[in-house]
Amino acid sequence: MITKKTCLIGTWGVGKARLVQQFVNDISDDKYPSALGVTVGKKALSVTHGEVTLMPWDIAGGAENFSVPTDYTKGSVALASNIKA
Ligand SMILES: Nc1nc2c(ncn2[C@@H]2O[C@H](COP(=O)(O)OP(=O)(O)OP(=O)(O)O)[C@@H](O)[C@H]2O)c(=O)[nH]1
Ligand SMILES: [Mg+2]
Repeated sequence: MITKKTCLIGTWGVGKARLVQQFVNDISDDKYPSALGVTVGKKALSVTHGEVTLMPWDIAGGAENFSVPTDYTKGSVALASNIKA
């Protein structure tokens, strides 16, 4: 089984938790508690040659120029970043 970590990084309230909930649980809700630290999700996907488990790390956002501990992003195969338009 292949497991891949991905990280979501973005300022407060841009929709990281909502994105993860939609991806992992197929749920679109109106309210999510603001993340403290990090919330880790898990979802298995079928691909051509088997199964891949993706683990999205929903990292607590901050104001402009907030920093993210490097331990959180270590080993991640992808970083998704979003900012409020
Ligand atoms: N209509 C609409 N509302 C959204 C969308 N994305 C997020 N929201 C709303 O914006 C608010 C904040 O979204 P969250 O997903 O909690 O944001 P977050 O990036 O996890 O925020 P932090 O944990 O504070 O960093 C919630 O009330 C969501 O329902 C979207 O695509 N459409
Ligand atoms: Mg959040």
